[in-house]
Amino acid sequence: MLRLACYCCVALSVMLLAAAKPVVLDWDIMYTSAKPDGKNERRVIGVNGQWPPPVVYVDVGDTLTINANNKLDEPTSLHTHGLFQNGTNYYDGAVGATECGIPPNGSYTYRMNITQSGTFWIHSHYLAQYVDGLRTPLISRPAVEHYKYDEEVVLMLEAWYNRNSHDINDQLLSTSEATRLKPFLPTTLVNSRGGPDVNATKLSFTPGKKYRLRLLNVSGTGMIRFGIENHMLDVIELDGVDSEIKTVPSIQLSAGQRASVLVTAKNNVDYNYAYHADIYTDMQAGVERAELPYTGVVEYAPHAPLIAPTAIGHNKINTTMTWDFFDDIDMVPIEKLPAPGVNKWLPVEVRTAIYDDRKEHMAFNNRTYAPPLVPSLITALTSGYQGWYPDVYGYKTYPVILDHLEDVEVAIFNTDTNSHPFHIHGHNFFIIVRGTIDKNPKNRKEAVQFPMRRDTITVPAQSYALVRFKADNPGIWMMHCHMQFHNEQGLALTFIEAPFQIINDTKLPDQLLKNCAALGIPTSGNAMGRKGLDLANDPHGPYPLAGF
Ligand SMILES: *[C@@H]1O[C@H](CO)[C@@H](O)[C@H](O)[C@H]1NC(C)=O
Ligand SMILES: *[C@@H]1O[C@H](CO)[C@@H](O)[C@H](O)[C@H]1NC(C)=O
Ligand SMILES: *[C@@H]1O[C@H](CO)[C@@H](O)[C@H](O)[C@H]1NC(C)=O
Ligand SMILES: *[C@@H]1O[C@H](CO)[C@@H](O)[C@H](O)[C@H]1NC(C)=O
Ligand SMILES: *[C@@H]1O[C@H](CO)[C@@H](O)[C@H](O)[C@H]1NC(C)=O
Ligand SMILES: *[C@@H]1O[C@H](CO)[C@@H](O)[C@H](O)[C@H]1NC(C)=O
Ligand SMILES: *[C@@H]1O[C@H](CO)[C@@H](O)[C@H](O)[C@H]1NC(C)=O
Ligand SMILES: *[C@@H]1O[C@H](CO)[C@@H](O)[C@H](O)[C@H]1NC(C)=O
Ligand SMILES: [Cu+2]
Repeated sequence: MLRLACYCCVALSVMLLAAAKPVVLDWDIMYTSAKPDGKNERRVIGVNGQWPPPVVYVDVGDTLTINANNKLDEPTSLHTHGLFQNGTNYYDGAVGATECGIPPNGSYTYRMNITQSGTFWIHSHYLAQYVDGLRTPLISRPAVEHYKYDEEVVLMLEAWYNRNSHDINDQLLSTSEATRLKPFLPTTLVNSRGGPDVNATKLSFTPGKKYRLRLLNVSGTGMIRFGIENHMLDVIELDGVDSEIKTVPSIQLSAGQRASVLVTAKNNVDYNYAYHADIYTDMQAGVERAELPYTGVVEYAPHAPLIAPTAIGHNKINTTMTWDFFDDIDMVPIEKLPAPGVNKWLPVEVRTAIYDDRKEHMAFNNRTYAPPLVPSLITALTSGYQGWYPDVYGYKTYPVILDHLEDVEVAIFNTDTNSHPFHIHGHNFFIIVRGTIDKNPKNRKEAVQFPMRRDTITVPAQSYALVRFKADNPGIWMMHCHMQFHNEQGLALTFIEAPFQIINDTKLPDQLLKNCAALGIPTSGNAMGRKGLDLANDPHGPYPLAGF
């Protein structure tokens, strides 16, 4: 692999600073209509009358400003997934944690200095709204890329539903078994197109060229695996963290995750090859695999014969692909950061159950998440020393208070029959261990010195993972399952990181408070909008029923 010598880096980063520019986006967030699966026209959420929203490109050093105007009939917000928002917690976009939401006809200007490079995305963080289409890649380029390649292709992959996110959510949280959502097969979209026409999502390769494919899984549920028949993938980036090369035939991405892979084109145009962005059925119990055994075509020449798999019966295809679990634990980051230690150990059991409100909820440690009335950031800023009492944020936000600069290890025990992708805001996880639950994490081998980092980690069914981070970014940061419907079912918690630093260092934008007022949300006080520890009627339940 070619690498640029270091003197280049210095010279180019000087050039970059000179070239730092403002990137200003004026976005009217509005309904429009689209037929991305080629069959079903439906209402989607787009920007300035267009859907999908445009891909956003920035360079490190730029300032990104998004003037978001809400033309919907419900609140909205924008979260820049993977950016740490260090010093700008109030632009993280997490409704209930860092803002009240942008009211209908309201506006909010998100402003941030771009300091990270890699593959990120922008999406609504209001309920499961992004599943209705308000999501787009955010590509940030460094002064010098670590690897050399000829061309870059962004492939945004997702499971698409011919239903509104509110309907899916209502059915998931139905109080009756009979009307609860049954598993169903979504359509795979590649860059917002898909369905039965594999030519709609064609990639053109030129012999001998090296391509960087930026893969993003922006689904609201499910896991996607990606591969190209007869081609290997050199993985070089996960979630905005550049890595040494790991060569694999295929890669899985859970919702929220991103990867860049280098693919070298063949030296001839004798064949075209199928590629797969399949919905991984392990995460969709009872769902049959996609009707097509492949998603699209890598085209070398228009009339060359296609190397494609064939369906050979129920759930089986004949393919050259292998689909081993893509383990990120042995990846080696380019930028070596030492693993944090363990000042705080936070074990969380992931469990799905029927609760005593007769709904199916998910939770960390049986505490199913619900947003507070007053966003936690406002509570932290207006509670003084009482911001150190978890109670003020509301029991159901599952507040975990962190000291400034303490080292945190989260032990995620997934007791479910589903795999789940866990995302943390404001940080990357250092991936320490992943294993089956019957192994005792206390007997674990020591972490490698410089573990791989990423912002969304997959924890397979009946498995656990140990992840760490340093509390070096004061603010309110959510940790939640990125199968967004699981988030709505309660699989989330809230880190309250360094309350006194938050108070000293934060000046909320006036617009944020104005938006709260327009939504009828108090702009001070505890989770219930009252003073101090007056938390009468702060809900604690529902609780899981025994035997479920
Ligand atoms: C938003 O503005 C439009 C046009 O001025 C108006 O018709 C609509 O009632 C407003 N909606 C809300 C919720 O204020
Ligand atoms: C962004 O960069 C500008 C110019 O360097 C600086 O004045 C500003 O404080 C920075 N903002 C944040 C949130 O770091
Ligand atoms: C895709 O394109 C190929 C080559 O042009 C053509 O043979 C094939 O019929 C097309 N498939 C569909 C579903 O249109
Ligand atoms: C995206 O993630 C979801 C949930 O984690 C999964 O079901 C789906 O198959 C994934 N899609 C891709 C293309 O990786
Ligand atoms: C699977 O594909 C290979 C290579 O294309 C072919 O030789 C073989 O007959 C196929 N097997 C089945 C069961 O279709
Ligand atoms: C959650 O509740 C279930 C059912 O009551 C119980 O078996 C389990 O031990 C609880 N888990 C935790 C972490 O409290
Ligand atoms: C946030 O900024 C502080 C001060 O520059 C730095 O020490 C810390 O490592 C940063 N944290 C993250 C997660 O970016
Ligand atoms: C916050 O600011 C006050 C007043 O300047 C100072 O005394 C205190 O040490 C600061 N606290 C933190 C945690 O920075
Ligand atoms: Cu989940």
